[in-house]
Amino acid sequence: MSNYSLETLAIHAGQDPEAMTGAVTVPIFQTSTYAQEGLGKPRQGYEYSRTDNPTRKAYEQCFAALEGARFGIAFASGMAATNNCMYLLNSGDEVLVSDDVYGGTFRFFTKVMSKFGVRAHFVNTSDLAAVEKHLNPNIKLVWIESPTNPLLKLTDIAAVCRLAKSHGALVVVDNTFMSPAFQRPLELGADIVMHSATKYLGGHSDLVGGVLATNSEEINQQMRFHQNAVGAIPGPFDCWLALRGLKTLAVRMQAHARNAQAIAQFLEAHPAVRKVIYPGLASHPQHALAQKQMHGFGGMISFEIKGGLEEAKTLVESTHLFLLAESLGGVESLIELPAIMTHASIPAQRRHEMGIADGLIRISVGIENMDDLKADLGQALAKAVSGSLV
Ligand code: P1T
Repeated sequence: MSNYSLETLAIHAGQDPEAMTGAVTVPIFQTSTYAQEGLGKPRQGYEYSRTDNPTRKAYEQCFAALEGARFGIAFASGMAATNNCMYLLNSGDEVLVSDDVYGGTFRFFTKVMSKFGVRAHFVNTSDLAAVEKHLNPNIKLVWIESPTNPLLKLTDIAAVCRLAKSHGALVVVDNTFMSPAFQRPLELGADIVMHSATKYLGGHSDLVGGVLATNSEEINQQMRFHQNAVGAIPGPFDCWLALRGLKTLAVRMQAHARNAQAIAQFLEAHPAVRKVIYPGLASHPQHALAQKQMHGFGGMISFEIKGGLEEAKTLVESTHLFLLAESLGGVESLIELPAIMTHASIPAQRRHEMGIADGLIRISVGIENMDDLKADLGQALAKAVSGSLV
């Protein structure tokens, strides 16, 4: 299978016709346990659904194939996948984390892992000198989010992997914003790739899930052991939905990126907009790196409008197609204010230091008609910003 391209793998990897009936769609094996032929003799290797389930396995195989990985493991949420990586560490170990990460990831490292003696150093991983400076011998794992949420900062993944390796640290890349259609961190040297499958992998805002993939047999064995020991598995129906989502990942990502590029350009030219952040714009400070390490620029845009928080609030409450909601990566367009919603768990002072203005607006561009989306944002911008500005 591995010779096929991503579009083909998405539809076939892990998805042979079902053995008994020839069903072309992997069935939902809604079962907690499996009858054994005799003591210690499972029929097809399945014993209990916390350990393994055929619908989950098909999804894991498909997802792993898309990331070019030998192994994939599915979890009940993105945060559960993140949490599983931490069982590779011991108390006293330290972690280097991209400074601009999803608010829940920041909260997890600062409020949860700190209780277990694992210290996180938040570093601007876009700055290789800063990464090198912070790589002390206690750092056992480097956590990269690229592009970051919500400022869309990029990290040179290959370069950080080289640095981390020379210090004996593992590298995990949260690839949620790009999906394997646009970025394959394992090919760039990462040890583990992580996703919130809730987003582009599932793609339809109808499930919460997470995944990990790796090429290392040893890491895979440890992560599987920990998952079985701890839990946090997705149910068969969620796995089925995610697998169905994966089938259209390639076409969806192209549509997201096409719309996002047009909308980023529309916003950049709009008199009421102060600043637009999108890796596909020449004005993005790391546009060249985006072209080098990504195969598309994604569907996420952050921007600031003239005025401040009040104008931003009016804007997000005035769109009709862009729904005011947390999350991203679904077929429908979403709009939100990170400071008040997805990144509220980050203290205000830290947010300001990072450059997350209170009025920063984040949009997840869906796959609706591009002109309809522009018109929606256009009318909301007109409402948000006083006539003199527009
Ligand atoms: O929500 P969950 O599936 O547990 O995934 C957490 C997560 C991890 N990594 C990144 C980059 C994410 O964006 C998320 C979840 N993010 C949102 C809910 C959001 O609106 O940004």
